[in-house]
This record gives sequence, C-alpha cells and structure tokens, in this order.
Amino acid sequence: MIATRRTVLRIGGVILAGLAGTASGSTGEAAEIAMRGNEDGSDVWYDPVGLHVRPGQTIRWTNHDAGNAHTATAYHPHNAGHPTRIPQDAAPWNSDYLLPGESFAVTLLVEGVYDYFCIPHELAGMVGRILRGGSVRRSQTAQRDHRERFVARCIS
Ligand SMILES: [Cu+2]
Repeated sequence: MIATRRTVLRIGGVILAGLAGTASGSTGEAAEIAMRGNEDGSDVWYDPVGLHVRPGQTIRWTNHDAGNAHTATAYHPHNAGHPTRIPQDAAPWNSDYLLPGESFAVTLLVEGVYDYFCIPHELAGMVGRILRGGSVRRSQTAQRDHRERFVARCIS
C-alpha cells in the first residue's frame, strides 16, 4: 500500500492524541504558541517566537494557518539528525504534522533553553526558542552564589 500524504497526516493525528495525553498532570495555565502564515504562504512563523515558561507549565502549539501544515520539533539528533539544542537530559519531541486547527502539547521537565523548528519550514525561518525556568528558590540560590563568586574575585 502506498501511503498518501493525507493518510500520513491522519496517522500523525492519532499519534498526536497519545502524546498530548502525556502533558496531563501539569500545573498552571498552558502557554500558547500559534503557528501562523500570511495569505500567500510566503511567510510562516511561531507566535511568539520566544517564550519563558515556569516549571510544570504546559506549552501548547496550535496551527492557526489555514494554508499550511506545521510541526513543532525539538533540535535533537532523534529528529532528522539535527544538532542538540535542548538541555542534555531533556527528552526531544516532535509534534508531527498539525493540520489547521490541530494542537500539540508538551511539558518540559528539565530547566534550560530549548530550540525547535518546523520540519517543512525550517529553512523559511520557522524556528522558535523556549526558556524553561527553574524554581524561584533555585534562581535565588544561583544569584547569591554568583554574587559571592563575583565578590570573592573582586577582593582577591
Ligand atoms: Cu511550518
């Protein structure tokens, strides 16, 4: 059997539903990222292109572009041999193709910077970045350690 593009997309949708389920149990309101494109399809982008999320916060991409299918795919060797641009211990994700109106969600367990791309539109510049923050207490500890190191360097 030759899989048509539509069949592949439909299979993608089913896998998607399973993956979206893994996002349950997270806390707080989901952070929304829209997949957009202009009317003639000459420009495509994530909106916002950069995003800060709190620990446990779910990130949800939704395709608001009536003219294109898009993906949200982590920069990682598991995704078509791309370089790793997510934290070392973090799990890569790939939404697969989202048709207009479809959504995909993840919750990032490891703090750090995550870069991701759209498979068919990476070279058109459809890329995004997420900063998954740490806890406020951790951040305060890191700040204090940094200040102490800075002071120690200044007085030595
Ligand atoms: Cu795209």
